[in-house]
Amino acid sequence: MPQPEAFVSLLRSEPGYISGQALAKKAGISRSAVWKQIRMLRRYGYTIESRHGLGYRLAGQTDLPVPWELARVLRTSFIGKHVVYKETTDSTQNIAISLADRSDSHGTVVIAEQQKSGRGRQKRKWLSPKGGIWLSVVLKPGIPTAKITLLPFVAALAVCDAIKNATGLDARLKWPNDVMISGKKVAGILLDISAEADQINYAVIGIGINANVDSAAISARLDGTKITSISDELGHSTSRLDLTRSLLENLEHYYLEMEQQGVGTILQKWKKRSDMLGRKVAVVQNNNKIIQGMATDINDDGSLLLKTDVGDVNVVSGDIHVRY
Ligand code: BT5
Repeated sequence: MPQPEAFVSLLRSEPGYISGQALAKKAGISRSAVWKQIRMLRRYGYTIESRHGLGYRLAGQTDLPVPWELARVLRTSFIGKHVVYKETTDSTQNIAISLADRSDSHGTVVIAEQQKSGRGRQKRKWLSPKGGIWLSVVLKPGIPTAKITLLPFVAALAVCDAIKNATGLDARLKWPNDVMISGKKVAGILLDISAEADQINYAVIGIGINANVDSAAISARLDGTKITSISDELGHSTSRLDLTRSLLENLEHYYLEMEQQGVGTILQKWKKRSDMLGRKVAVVQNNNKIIQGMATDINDDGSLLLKTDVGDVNVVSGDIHVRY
């Protein structure tokens, strides 16, 4: 059986229709195998017209970030050079973690069309129906262990810029790891790490973007969290291939910037894209303790500086509720 990419390029090289018989001959497979390939490509999102007496014609490209299409367009040096693509999985984080110990896994990307047990921070659920971008990236960062908590800032910047570049929507950042549009969550970031005292073995960055999903249907299954999706904001669907490409290119760009120039410029850029600094916020911490105050800055270690009635407080973790 030829790989999907080989069969696509066969169809792509034909300007008009090509008969099933000619396709079978060129691909070196049977007529029924041709039909199976056509069915598979349609499932991958390609539009293939079939006409009685004429055969098949590739009439539309896929918008899915399948590895062979990403390879044609992606301009990166290491992120996404190896892509694992699954139609369904439990969580792309689990696959990425299982690959992370391999010596050549730096930059490996795992993408799924849907996740059955997508997760957020603190084992929270991340709903991942078909239509979203659910991916994990394996990284072996050459940075001190103490700086690893800044990786989600790098990822959030990349997501924010990718959404802006690919769709024109005004995405904003909310501490610590949310990407928002009009005050509603459109994407989230998760970091899993394996580290020793002075050395990071690997980091796996998970990124979930509500691309072409029905946000009302997701919201109805959540505890009233305000969420949105790119298709709901635009009023039409967006190309997940373009968005994923921009995301991975931006991620590599900001990752290298952090490795080479430190975290200073990354945090500056993050702050520019955030609209929560200078606003009153309530931080809900893991023990359900709530701290209220004015969000004034992000410290160099990524913690949030809050001005409260009893003085300045550095918040290391929690969920922020912003009053807009
Ligand atoms: C996050 O956690 O925002 C991190 C999400 C990371 C998801 C990616 S997808 C690829 C990779 N594989 C995985 O299994 N995970 C990563 P957190 O800040 O803890 O937010 C979780 C909360 O967001 C939940 O408690 C829900 O309230 C809400 N939520 C769940 N699904 C959502 C969705 N699709 N869109 C927006 N909010 C959602």
